[in-house]
Amino acid sequence: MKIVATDVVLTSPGRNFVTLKITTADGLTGLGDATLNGRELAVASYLTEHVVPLLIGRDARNIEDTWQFLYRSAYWRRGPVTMSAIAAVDMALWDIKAKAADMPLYQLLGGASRTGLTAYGHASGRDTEELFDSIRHHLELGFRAIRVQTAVPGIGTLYGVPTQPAVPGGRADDYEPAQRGPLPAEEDWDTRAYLRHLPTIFEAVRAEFGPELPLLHDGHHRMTPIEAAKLGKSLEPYDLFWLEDCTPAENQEALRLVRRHTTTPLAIGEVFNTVWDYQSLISEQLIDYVRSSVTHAGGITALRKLLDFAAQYQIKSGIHGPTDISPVGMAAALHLDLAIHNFGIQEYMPHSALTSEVFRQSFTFEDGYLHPGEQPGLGVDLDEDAAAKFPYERAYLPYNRLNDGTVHDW
Ligand code: GCO
Ligand code: MG
Repeated sequence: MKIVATDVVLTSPGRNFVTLKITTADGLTGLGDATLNGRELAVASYLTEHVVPLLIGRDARNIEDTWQFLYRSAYWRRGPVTMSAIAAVDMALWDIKAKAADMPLYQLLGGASRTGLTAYGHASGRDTEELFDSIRHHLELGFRAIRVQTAVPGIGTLYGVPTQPAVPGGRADDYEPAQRGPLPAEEDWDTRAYLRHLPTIFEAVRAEFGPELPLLHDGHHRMTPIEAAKLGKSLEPYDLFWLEDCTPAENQEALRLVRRHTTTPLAIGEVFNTVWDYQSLISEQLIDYVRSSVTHAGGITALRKLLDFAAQYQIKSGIHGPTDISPVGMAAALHLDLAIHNFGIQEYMPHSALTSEVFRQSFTFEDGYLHPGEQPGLGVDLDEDAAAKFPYERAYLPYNRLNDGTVHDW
């Protein structure tokens, strides 16, 4: 089963996606997601210039060997660009193997360990009324767990709370962080204002929606360890499902201090790309959920091993699933989620109608549960004619400045 062709497809149906398509001599094709939000062309070029020449003529069946070869032969290890490129190859090869076996991928990964995947949706609002309306909207869509982000008095423009809908006329919680434009948008940050305000919001949400609904929150890497510890402690009465990315991800040791002070469950890792980023977090049980995506953590092969390692420490999955993970990366996550034992929850931000025209998906969302579907392989088809109608457009993630003008983590 030799690889005879590869294509790196760049498309922008509402937002940018990078997709690798691998074709074998038998005419099978596999898809892999290589989208790195705001830095898409770096991965596309890594694939085209450095990886594609290594793939032609290789046996598509040897997934583990190909992974080890791409990881070790580069000499320069890790990093989001390298690991997204390796992930795309890995996903495409699993897609091909499962199609050859005429099975949905989760069957090859060991079969289903559950009937559906609990998903959480993103609610947010510029005030309590808008936030409650957004939570109700997500409950109506079937979500059984809700991430709560909110505007904060004293902070102008803030992650997770759109000043206006991404789609003209759309909902205010329809949040799109990567904006097209020549320069990144500037947003604001004030930790003290945030720490004072957030517990009052969770108090109001619990009072309105009761004690049962699982609630999540994303701190987006903006606090120092002691600030994060204080926040975790102040949110304890509201029984969060998790507090995500409370400190910058680079320093694993920061989580020791946070952990010592709070029983609020902790999730981290959407910007990590290998198991090494989690080494002490997992072995010292400093976190409760692994947030990596299949796309940014080296693919199904690598994330499966990482999650097996986490399972030994009762740490569960919470795979990253914003709209900057393409439907291909999302499908890969769902097959993995269904097969592993230590599934925790899946983030789900539905893609736009335009994106779904380009990527035809077999996964379903019913009654709050995601399922990857029964189509052989990953279950995603790329309509290349539709993709060609939406050329790549440069887009940047925003960044933060404090009131005095200092750049801060976004
Ligand atoms: C999340 C994330 C996203 C990121 C985005 C950056 O938890 O879903 O924090 O909203 O900001 O993936 O590209
Ligand atoms: Mg996040």
